[in-house]
Order: sequence, then C-alpha cells, then structure tokens
Amino acid sequence: MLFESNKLVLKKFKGIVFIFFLKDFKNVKTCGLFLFVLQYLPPTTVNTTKRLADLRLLMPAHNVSAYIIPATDAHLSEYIAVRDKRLTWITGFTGTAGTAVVTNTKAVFWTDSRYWIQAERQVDCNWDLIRDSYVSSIVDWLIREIPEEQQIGVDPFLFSIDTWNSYYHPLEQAKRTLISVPQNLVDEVWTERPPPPSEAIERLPDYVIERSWQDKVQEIRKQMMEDAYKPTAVLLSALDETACKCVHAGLRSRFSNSALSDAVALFIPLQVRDAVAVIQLLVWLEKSVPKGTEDELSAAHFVDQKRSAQKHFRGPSFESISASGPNAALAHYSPNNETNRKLSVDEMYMIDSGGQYLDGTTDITRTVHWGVPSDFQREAFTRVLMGNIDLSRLIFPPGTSGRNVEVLARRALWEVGLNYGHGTGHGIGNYFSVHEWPVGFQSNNIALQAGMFTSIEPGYYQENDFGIRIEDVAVVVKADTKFGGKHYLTFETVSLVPYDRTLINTALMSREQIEWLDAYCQKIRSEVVPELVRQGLKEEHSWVMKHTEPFVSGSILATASSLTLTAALLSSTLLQRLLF
Ligand SMILES: [Mn+2]
Repeated sequence: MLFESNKLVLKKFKGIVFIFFLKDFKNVKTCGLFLFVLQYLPPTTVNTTKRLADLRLLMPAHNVSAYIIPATDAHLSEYIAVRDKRLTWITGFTGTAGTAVVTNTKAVFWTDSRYWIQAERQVDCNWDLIRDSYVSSIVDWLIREIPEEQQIGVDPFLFSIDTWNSYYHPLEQAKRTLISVPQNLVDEVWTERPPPPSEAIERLPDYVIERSWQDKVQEIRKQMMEDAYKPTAVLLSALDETACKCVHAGLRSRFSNSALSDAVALFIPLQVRDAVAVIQLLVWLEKSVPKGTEDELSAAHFVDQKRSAQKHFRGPSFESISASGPNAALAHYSPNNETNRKLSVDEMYMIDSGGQYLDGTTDITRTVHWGVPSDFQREAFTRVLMGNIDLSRLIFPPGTSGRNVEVLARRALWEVGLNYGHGTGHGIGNYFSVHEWPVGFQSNNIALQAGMFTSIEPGYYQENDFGIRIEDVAVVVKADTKFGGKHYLTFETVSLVPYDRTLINTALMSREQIEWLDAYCQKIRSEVVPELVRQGLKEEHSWVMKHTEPFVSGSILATASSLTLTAALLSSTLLQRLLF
C-alpha cells in the first residue's frame, strides 16, 4: 500500500514530507504519526467518540470485556435496512463487509482488501483498521487483548452456527468465553435508530412464475423424506430463501426485490435488454467524454436511466461502481459528491452495474479507455480478459466446485506477477439477490450444476492509478465433448456487451482465446443487433458492428458468418423500414 510506504518516507525526512502527505492523501485519514503531525480527517469520516463511550458504559453490566459487531442483520442478509446497519453506525464505514470489536480501551475494524481505502476515508481515529477479514485474525487479536477467564459478547441473532463455532472453539481453548447477549448493545445506545422498512410486499405476476409455491414446498418435503437424517422440519431464515421457496413474494429492500422461480428461458432476452442499456452508455460516453462534460455520477445516472427504459425494469441491483482513474483501483468504490471524478480520455474508466427486472437480475462490468492506454494498461487488461475467457470456456466433469477451477481466471495474470484481491464470481439470483449463495467460486460454494447462474469477474487494480475488471454473467450448461464423457459441463456467457478493443492486445492471446472472443462477438451481433434495430438505435447498431469485427484477419468462417448475418438482417423488413 502506498499509504504505508509513505509512512516510511515520513520517518526519514519528517517535516519536509508532511506537505506532500496532506496533498496526496487528502481523502484518507491520518491519525498523528508524530506529535507535530496534525490529525487529518477527510469530510467522509464520522465522529464515533460518543457512540463508543456509550457502548463501553453498557459492557460491564453484561460482564463482557469485548463486544463483536458484524455487518449483517438477523436474516444474515448482504443488503440490509438502515435500521440494521449497526456496523455503519458505530464505525462510519458504509461497505457491505467487515467486523468491529470494541473493548474498554480499543476499537478495531477488520475488512477485506476491497474496502481498505474506503475504510481509511470513513472511519475516524478512534478505530484501528486491520487489513484482514478472517475470523482467525479476529480471534488471535482477542486472545492477545483479552485476559484469560474473561468474556466476549455477541448478539446471537447476527451469527450463523458456523460463525459462532469458528469464534467459540478457539476462544474456549484459550480460556476465553464467547457469550450470547440477546439484547443488542448497539441498539441500546443508538438513540435515533430508524424505524423498520415499510415498503409493501410485492407478489410476482403469474406470467413470470414457473412453479407455484405449493410445488416448491412439495419438492422440499420430498427431499426431506429422501434425506438420510429424515429431518422433520427445515428452517429457512434468509429473506430470499423464504421468498422463493414459500410465498413467491418477498420483502422489497433497496436492492433486492422479490421472488421468482428459475425461468432460464426468460433470462436471455433480459440480458439482451440489459446489454442495450450498457451499450447506450458506452456510445454516449465515447461521444461526450472528449468534451469534458461528464463525471462518474452522471455516467452512473445515465445507465440507470437507460435501464429504467427497458421492459420489466424494477430498479438497480446494487449501487453502480462508476470509477475513473485511481478511483477504480478501489475495487468496490461508488462515487459520491466528495469523490466524484471527471471522466477523461487520459484515464481508464470502469462501470460495474446491474438491474433488477421482473424476469431476472443482471450484473456486468466493462472497463474502457477513450484515449491511448499505456502498454502496461493494455497488457493488464488483456490478461484479465484472457482469465475471463479461460474460465468461461472450461469444460469440467460433474461435481466440480468453483474453487477448484477459479485459478484459470488468474493464470494469465500470475504468469507476469499480477493478481487481484477479490473472489472470481458469485451466484446471481433471478429478480433476487445479486450475490446469491451458495453458487460461485469461493471455498464454501457448492459444486457447479447445469442451470446455475454465476458471475465471472477477474480484475487487476493498480493503486492510485487505475482499475480493471471484466465481469460477465454465465450459466452452467451441458458440454459436448469429443469422447462424450457423461454429463460434462461448461459455461455459456449470457452478458452481451463488447469488450474495449483499444485495450486488447491479441498478440498475447492464444488461438483458442481469440476464437472464443470472435464467437462471443458473433453472438452479440446475432442476439443484440436485432433488438437495437427493433428499438430504433441506429448509432448503437453501427457501434456494435464496429466493436464486434472478427479479430482473426481473413478468417473465412468468421467473415462468412458475419456476412450471412448481415445479409439476414438486411433482408428483414423491419430493419429496412428503420434504416432506409
Ligand atoms: Mn458482481
């Protein structure tokens, strides 16, 4: 981290470097490394002094020397109501992942690499940031700080049994006790805690429901009877689980809306409609960025507007990551008024966004450069793309878990000593949670099965400079293999937006990778172009044709199929009516 290397410079030169420090790091806090260095807090931090003092006053009555505050709610949701954002209230941190521990003298906050810089911008000097997110790191810290025989408290409603066990056992071995404090101590001191959400519960229309709730309950009962343990009841606590399995309607929260059965057939047209909105954004930015009129917020707003014009749109699936230059190096940055950056032809730009539609959920990231990228930027982008392609085109036997194959998304980067500090993909719901467990590439995800939707999203982040991520949604499908191995699987990429060619160096890529890329471009032409034509988007149509030209020069196959396709399109009376 540059922040840390700068500390070293400060030690050597003291006063002289102080000026640079404030200039370069005005958006992250400095908490007085030396007596003469003034404490600097960015405007994005929250003063937590009184909140912590109030919480500490309550701890002796419950006989706890430390109190653990996780980021989730009683349903263990990812996106939670403001009323449940206890971690945000006590720390000032607004990201979706992290854990805080408060003792009588210390307040410490753990989060993963996606959020390190955001935490430095939001959390004040009462807090120490630990750049780690593993429970083992928190347990080790507790054992160092809390004497033997003392107790550590948690709200039992905010911990799964697994998480409870991962704290309880190592603490017990070290003679410290994890205890359940049913009354949430943050709630006790949170005087202006907002009321529960009051949005209406929405029932999905019948035309997007494939199976009734009665069918789903019947299916669960069947599984219970077949199970070796013969359970007499199944507990469903997650909001999306209960909404999908039981009542075919869900609680509307800000980002995840309602419920739907698996409607794969409806998903492809959805991805076409979503691609139209993202393509409109890219075309518009290509024209307006050189004029210097647009910034991260206006771009995020534009794509939301374009999505909202598409059929069945219900809202964004998460807050868009619209990030230019160094802001994109923060993998999960979202712009606000303090950090908003003007878009420029001299910087790379990343847009990670998605929509909730009645017939599905989308999540896509594209990284672009409107000027001349450096050789390093081009190589890093190309290697991220190679990783995306290598994983996407993999054929694998049934029973394969995502964690066993995700290395393919990193190989091209590892080869040159580069990497990324986040997961490679997550399950994605169907008009549901945009990060849907248990599908994905993490160690606790289940084996991949046909019909599962997952994101594939390798990246590369160069701190204080730029960030790259290429994210597509892919569905697991049956694969054709030469020797017909039974039930082999592969991915089919369903996101349909061209990758920025300015950043692709095909000299680095294998023939197979380029062929995959060409086939993907053809798929965009055959699936998205008719919809652009239908929606009367001429400029977007020619932009897509230009950005999906075959890479393999003189490739008879690719040229022939693009000609056939163009001819087929030209013969369409609809197209003729719109274009001529
Ligand atoms: Mn994603």
